[in-house]
Amino acid sequence: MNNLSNSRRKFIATTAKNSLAIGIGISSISSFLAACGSSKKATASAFNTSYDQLPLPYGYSALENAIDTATMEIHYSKHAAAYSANAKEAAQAEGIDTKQPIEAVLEKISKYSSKMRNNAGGHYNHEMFWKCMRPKTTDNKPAGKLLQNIEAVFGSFAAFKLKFAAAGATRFGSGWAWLYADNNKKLQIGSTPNQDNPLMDVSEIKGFPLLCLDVWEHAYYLKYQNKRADYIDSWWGIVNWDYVQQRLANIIL
Ligand code: MN3
Repeated sequence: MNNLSNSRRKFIATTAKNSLAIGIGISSISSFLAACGSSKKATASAFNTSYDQLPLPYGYSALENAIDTATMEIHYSKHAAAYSANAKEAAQAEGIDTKQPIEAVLEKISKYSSKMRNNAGGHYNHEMFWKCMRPKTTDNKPAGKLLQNIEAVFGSFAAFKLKFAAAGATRFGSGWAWLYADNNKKLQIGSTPNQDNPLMDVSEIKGFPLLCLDVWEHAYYLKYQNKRADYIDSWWGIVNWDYVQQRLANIIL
């Protein structure tokens, strides 16, 4: 488990460093809106994703209140591991350099096979999903600039949660719910089918992902069976809002 420990240390170190960076962030909603008009592109190299699967930043049982240990182990070591392996296999077959971040392929995924689309998307989405979660804390909610931006766009944190949860609950079949910054850097909520995501040129919703929720049955069925809404309700307790804020800061600062 040394790799896991090292990974967790690195994750915590990165989180601390980025938290410091956030401290010099925008001071008001008006400056946020002004920043939206800047020429900075709505992608973020600091969040580039390797084709390799990174170790989880916590143990399989760490999210137990919301996601049971068996689900986490199967989800990470079987489902997500397969997306990474198959994305590499597809990349080799299609002449894609896997030393480049996977985002480079997602942006022009229409040029590649459905195997690449499903597995590159699946790998990216899961790598982000693990980081979007952390062990349960009491009164878990966003703070600072992230909360201000959520309130400015959606009215309140409660209204945001309702809209995001509905995006997940009403996604027919398998897919994902997203909070993302659109190409005008405005916060948006939406969902994608299968393993699509807002970085893909084929996606109906486009922008830089800030928070994602896996609503495939494999993400919750062992504990919640058909009750997807109950899974989403519990999931709010384990959202890593510090990580979401880092992603937002990378876009708007
Ligand atoms: Mn999944």
